[in-house]
Amino acid sequence: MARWRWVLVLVGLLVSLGAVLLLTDSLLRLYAVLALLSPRLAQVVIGLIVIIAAGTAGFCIYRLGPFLRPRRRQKRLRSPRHPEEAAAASLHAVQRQVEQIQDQVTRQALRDKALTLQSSTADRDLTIAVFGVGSAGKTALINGLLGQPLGEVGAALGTTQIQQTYPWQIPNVPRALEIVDTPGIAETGVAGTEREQSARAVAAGSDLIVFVIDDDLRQAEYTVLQALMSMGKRVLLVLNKADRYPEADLESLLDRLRSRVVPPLSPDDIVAVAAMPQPLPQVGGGWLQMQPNLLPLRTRLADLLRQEGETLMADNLLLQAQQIGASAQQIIDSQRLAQADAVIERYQWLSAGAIAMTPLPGLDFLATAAINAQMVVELSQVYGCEVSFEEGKALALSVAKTLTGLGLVKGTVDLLALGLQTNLATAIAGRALKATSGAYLTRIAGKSFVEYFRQNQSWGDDGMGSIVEQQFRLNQRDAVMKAFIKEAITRVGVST
Ligand SMILES: Nc1nc2c(ncn2[C@@H]2O[C@H](COP(=O)(O)OP(=O)(O)OP(=O)(O)O)[C@@H](O)[C@H]2O)c(=O)[nH]1
Ligand SMILES: [Mg+2]
Repeated sequence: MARWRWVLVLVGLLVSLGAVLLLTDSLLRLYAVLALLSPRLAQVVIGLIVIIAAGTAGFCIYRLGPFLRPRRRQKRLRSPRHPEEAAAASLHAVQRQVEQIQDQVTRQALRDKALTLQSSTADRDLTIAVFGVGSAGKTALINGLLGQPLGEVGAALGTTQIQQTYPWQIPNVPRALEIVDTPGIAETGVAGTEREQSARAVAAGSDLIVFVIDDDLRQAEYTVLQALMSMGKRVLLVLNKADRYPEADLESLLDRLRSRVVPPLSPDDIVAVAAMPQPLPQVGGGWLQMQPNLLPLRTRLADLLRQEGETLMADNLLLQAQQIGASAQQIIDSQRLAQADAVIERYQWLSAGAIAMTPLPGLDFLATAAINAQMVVELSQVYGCEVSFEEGKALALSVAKTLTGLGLVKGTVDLLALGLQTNLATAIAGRALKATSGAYLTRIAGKSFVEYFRQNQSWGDDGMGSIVEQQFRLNQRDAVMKAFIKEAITRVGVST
């Protein structure tokens, strides 16, 4: 209970105690008076008064109870969402988001992507991408799992140049499966890089990734594995060529892999196999040919697909929907930025005009507050948050005050006086400098409002001053400044 409540309770108790004492005293007096008339009457009257007082006190305690009791934090009941439902809801949200894109071609492309995703959900096959560096044994592993020499196996890197998809079925797994052999990653040359990109695209679109390695994770493998996992992809890490390691070495290698992968994979999701063991020379001469062993992977795949096959597919759908959503958001962001820039551009020259008309000698940036308020309203519309003119005015005023308070108004005048002088080879002063400075400050204010609206109408943890200063610094960059001054020379006519 909060301390102030205890204080209230204490005060209440003291007051009640006083009241009880007073009441008792009065009752005793009343009883004495009435008893003179009739002791019976005195008992009845006093009894009634005591009953009424007790009833009132009881009622008060009953009503105050909830107030005195410590409030239990309410747990928000959230209905557990089925992965399929979450994926469908996310896809729906993405479709709405895509409709905000103005460019027709881009909108249609993303719309098609979302529709394809939606229509492919019901009875599509579950896709497993077999992925990893060249010569790790991906093709040999698929051939072994499917029991047929489907793909070419070779010691040279880049044996598989183009992805190959094979239909597959595992007993008691209701979904039909597709297993995709991908070209090796981390190969050199342009062709190697292109093959890696196509392999990554397959992995990113698959429901499950079988990531094949044949040794401890190399840096290149580790980086790609982390990237896929942080995307939210489900990965089985398969150490192939187990026949090359003595038992103890194999165990310590597996342990090392388990400790290196962050976030950790379940120990069940890291397995060692030998897809195509090579003959081993024997001490006394001759060769030992070991048998392939894919059992650990077969068992893990069967368990995983039986138990989590549908979830894997729904999670993947969710991920794909989120990726379309992220692309749509990026496009919407740059679309909004372009619209916002046009708004700022318009208002900065309007402010310049207004300031040029101000008869006051110094630069009074606060005089532009009304113009800037309208700019805030238009910027809010670009970001879909609809701020009223009054709210806009308040915001414009506080940014204007911040600019003044931070010394940026004076800083701007000095900066532009120098900039214009360099460009015009003559010092300028008076109205033209005032107007150009007003335009520049409106620009800084506008850019700051854009940040405010981009952050859902928040100035962030460091507040308005930090954003305004940051925008001032960003716009001070040489190229931005040069472009602004060039524009100012024609717009404000500073050369005249
Ligand atoms: N010792 C041993 N060698 C293997 C094993 N599996 C595959 N290999 C050999 O590894 C080499 C590469 O096998 P592939 O299956 O072609 O490898 P890949 O990952 O498909 O390679 P790319 O197609 O080039 O990306 C071949 O020489 C295989 O014989 C294994 O379990 N043990
Ligand atoms: Mg291959």
